[in-house]
Formats: sequence, C-alpha cells, structure tokens
Amino acid sequence: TRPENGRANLPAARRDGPFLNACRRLPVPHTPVWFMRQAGRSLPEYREARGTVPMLEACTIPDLIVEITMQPLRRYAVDAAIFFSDIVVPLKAIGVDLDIKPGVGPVIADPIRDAAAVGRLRPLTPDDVPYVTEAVRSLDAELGDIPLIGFAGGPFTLASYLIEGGPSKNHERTKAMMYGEPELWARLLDRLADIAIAYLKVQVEAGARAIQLFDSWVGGVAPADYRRSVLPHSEKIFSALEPYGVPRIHFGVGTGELLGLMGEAGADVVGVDWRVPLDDAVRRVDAGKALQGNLDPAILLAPWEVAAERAREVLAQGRTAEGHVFNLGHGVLPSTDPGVLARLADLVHEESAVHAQA
Ligand code: 1CP
Repeated sequence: TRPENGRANLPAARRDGPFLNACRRLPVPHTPVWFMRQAGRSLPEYREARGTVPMLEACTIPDLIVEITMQPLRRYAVDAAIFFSDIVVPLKAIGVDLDIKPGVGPVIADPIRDAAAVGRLRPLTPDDVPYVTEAVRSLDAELGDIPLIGFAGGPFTLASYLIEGGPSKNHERTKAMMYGEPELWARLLDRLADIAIAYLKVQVEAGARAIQLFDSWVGGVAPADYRRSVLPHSEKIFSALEPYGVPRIHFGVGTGELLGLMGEAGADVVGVDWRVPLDDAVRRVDAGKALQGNLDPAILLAPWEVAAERAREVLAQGRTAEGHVFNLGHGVLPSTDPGVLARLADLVHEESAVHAQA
C-alpha cells in the first residue's frame, strides 16, 4: 500500500509518462531523457537567478529552488525534472558546519574522524528541511505530468566529504577508515543511510515521483569491499523507500565493476557512466533492471554531428536494455552550450520514436 503522501488534494488523473514507464520497464512511445545537472551553471538564467546568493542559502529558498528547477524545462523537452539542491543539504540541516565554496565544492569545518564525531551526527526530521517540503509541493503542482526526481547522496560519497573535509581525488582517509576501523565506518554509514532515508522520504511524501541515490565517488572501491562495506547501507536506503513504489535510480562515476552490485542493492534503474557501453552494462546487471545513461558529457563540446552520431549509438545500445532512460554519463559541464542540449533532447525523442513504432 502506498503511504499517505500529502498529495491527496491534487488531480488524480495524472498518468505515468515515458520516464516513469521506462524506469518500470514498460513500453514507451519514445526513449525518455533528462540530464544530470540540467539546472545550474551552463544556463545564463541560472547565473542570473542565483546572483550573489550563496549556493547553500539558495537551497533553502523555496521560490528560488522552484525557479531553478523549472529553468531547464523551459529550454529542453526533457521528460523529468530534478530537484535543485545538493547532496550536502541534509548534513547542513542537522548542524554539520559546512559550506559549498565556489569552484571547489562542499567544505567541512571539522572533518569526522573519530567515534565522538560520528556520535554527533544526529537523525534528520522533516522539521529540519521545511523549505524542501514547500519547494517539492510547489514543483509537483507546477510540473503537471512531468515527474520530479528527488535525490540524496550515497553513503560512501557523503562519508568521503565528511572524513576528508572536502572534495578528494583518492579518498585516502575515507578508505583508511573503511579498511582499518570497520566498526566505526559501519556506524558512520548507518547514520548517513538513516539521514538519506529521512531526506528522501520528505521529498517523496511532498510529491517527488522517483528518487536517485548519487554515490558519485564510490567507483574507487573494489567490488568485494563494496559488497562488504557499502552495499548493506545502500540496501537499507532502497528497502526503506520500497513501500512508496517510486522508481529508485542508483548512480556513480567509474562504477563499471560495481554495476551488478548497485542493482543488487535494490535499485530499479542502474545509472551508467560513459565508460561502459549500455549493451555491455546490460550483461553486468541482473534481469529486471532498467538502465540510465550514458553519453560522455564532454562530447557535447565537439561539433554537433559528432555528438549526434554518438547519441544514436547510445540509443541503439540502450535498446538492448529492458528499459532505457537517456542521460549523460555524468553531469552537464558548465561550458556546455544549452542549444546543444536542446537539440540532443529532440534527437533522442525523434529517433527513438521511429523504433518504438517499428
Ligand atoms: O540539475 C540540477 O539541478 C543539479 C542539482 C544538483 C545535484 C543533483 C547540484 C547543484 N548538486 C547535485 C548533487 C551533487 N553535489 C553530487 C552528486 C552528483 C554528481 O556526481 O555530480 C555531488 C558529488 C555534489 C557535491 C558538489 N556540490 C560538487 C562536486 C565537488 C567535488 O567533489 O568535485 C560541487 C561543485 C557542488 C556544488 C554545486 N551543487 C550544485 C551546483 C549547481 C553546484 C555549483 C555551485 C554553484 O553553482 O555555485
């Protein structure tokens, strides 16, 4: 049964479109498409709307969240919107002293390196993020048939920011804790899983119709360690969301060797970066999963015909999956021409529709 989700006052006749149906491996009239980081610095209207408002503050202002989330939908024929926020917002909301520094990313004032610091990470409640509930409700009403994707950071990626104190190339201290202090590591990841669960529930209960768990930096972990030290926590998150019946997407960068395990963790849709062709990814995940991806975002900086040819290849490889949601293999690069993304969304629709009818 579907838990009470606060959407009872909205029109009931809302149909699941191509995005939700592809996630559920149902027939679609065309391949659905959205772009990770479709809102953000590639759009002049984003830079205009943000002005001088710091990133984390912007994530607490419902009108601004709604405006920035809607901006890409005015330009691109995308089949889903993604909530404008950041993976560190719930950590800030429970009192972690952190900031998002322009050109750097999340920076933590007092990195978490011992049991006392892990103990200070408290659970998240809906009252910690009223601006999320308010913004998602407004978006749900404004979006009509276009579904909103809610998201949270995966446990390894959030742990890495908290332990390293900021962005990191090798995740050295993070892995040192994972290997050397497995009990402390498990306690930290369990708390982060609970925070992600609470944060995702807030979004789904306010109207998000799918969720994506971004474990962006987990690709540096070997499969056996992933299974032992990360998967149980991701699994806890996905199973807590299961009763809501919303598609659950799981994505990380460089996770070619982990795709099967990321599906096993409980994702309905496995996100694939540009390194593994989708027809190969199909063989790496169990039956019963849809795939999302995976055009190299950098190819959009090459001439259009080059990008278009590769997009056609991604569509062809995606036809071997039980369900395919077209996306980039990671987020839109800030220097991307929005006009190219607009053409890409149209190409995906037009060229996949031909095959859907065939
Ligand atoms: O399409 C959208 O609306 C995107 C919204 C969004 C999302 C999904 C933002 C806004 N951040 C995120 C998630 C996020 N944040 C991830 C997972 C997705 C991914 O892998 O790209 C990660 C790893 C972060 C952490 C983060 N926040 C970074 C990366 C730092 C690093 O370790 O290299 C950065 C640069 C940020 C800041 C940020 N978040 C979002 C924006 C638009 C920005 C840029 C800040 C600004 O505009 O001032």
